[in-house]
Amino acid sequence: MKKILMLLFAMVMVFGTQGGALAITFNLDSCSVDLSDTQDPGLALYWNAAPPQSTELEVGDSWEIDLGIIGTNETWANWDDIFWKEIFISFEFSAPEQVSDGIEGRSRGRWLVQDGVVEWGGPMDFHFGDTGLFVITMMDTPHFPLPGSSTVGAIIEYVRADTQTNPVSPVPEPASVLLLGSGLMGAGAFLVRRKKGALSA
Ligand SMILES: [Ca+2]
Repeated sequence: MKKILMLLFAMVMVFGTQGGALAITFNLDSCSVDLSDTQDPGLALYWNAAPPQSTELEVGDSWEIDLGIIGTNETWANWDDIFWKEIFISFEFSAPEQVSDGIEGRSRGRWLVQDGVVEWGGPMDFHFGDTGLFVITMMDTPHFPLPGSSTVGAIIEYVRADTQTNPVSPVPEPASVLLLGSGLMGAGAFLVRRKKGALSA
C-alpha cells in the first residue's frame, strides 16, 4: 500500500507539472494616437481612445481589441486633404510588465471617393523580461465617410513566454492536479481491492 501511494505521489508530481497554466495577464492601460493633422491643411482628425483593457493569454493566443475611434468632422475632401500625413499610435502596458512603444501610420482624404483612409506600419514586436515577446498588428481603416469615423482595431499575439517569470516547470493547475489525483486514487483503490481479493482467494 505504501509503495502504491508513493507511486501515485510520484505520478502526480511528474504529470501534474506538465501542461500547467501558462496564461499571463495583459493590461493595456492607455492607447493614444498622436495626430499631426488636427486642423487644415490636411484631413483634420480626432481620436477617442477606448478605456483600459485587460485579458489573460497563453502562448499562441491572439487578442483582438478595439483601441478607439478615429474620425473627422470635415465634410468634404479638398486638395489640402489628399496628401498623406503621419500619425503615431502609442501603447502603455502595465502587464506583463511596464512596456511602452508605438507604431507609425498615415492618413489622408480621398478626393474622388470622398472618404478618409488610415494605414498602419507593423507588425511591431514588444519585448518583456528576458525572453518574453508579444506582437501587435494594427488593422488598417480603408474607408470612413466624411464626416465620419471608424473603429481602430489591433491583434495582440502572445508569441513567447518570459523564462524569468514563467520558468520551464510551471506551478500545476489545481483543477488538473485534482482531476488527475482523484483518477489515480481511484486506480489505486482498485489495485488495493484486487490485491485484497487475491489474498482472500
Ligand atoms: Ca482639411
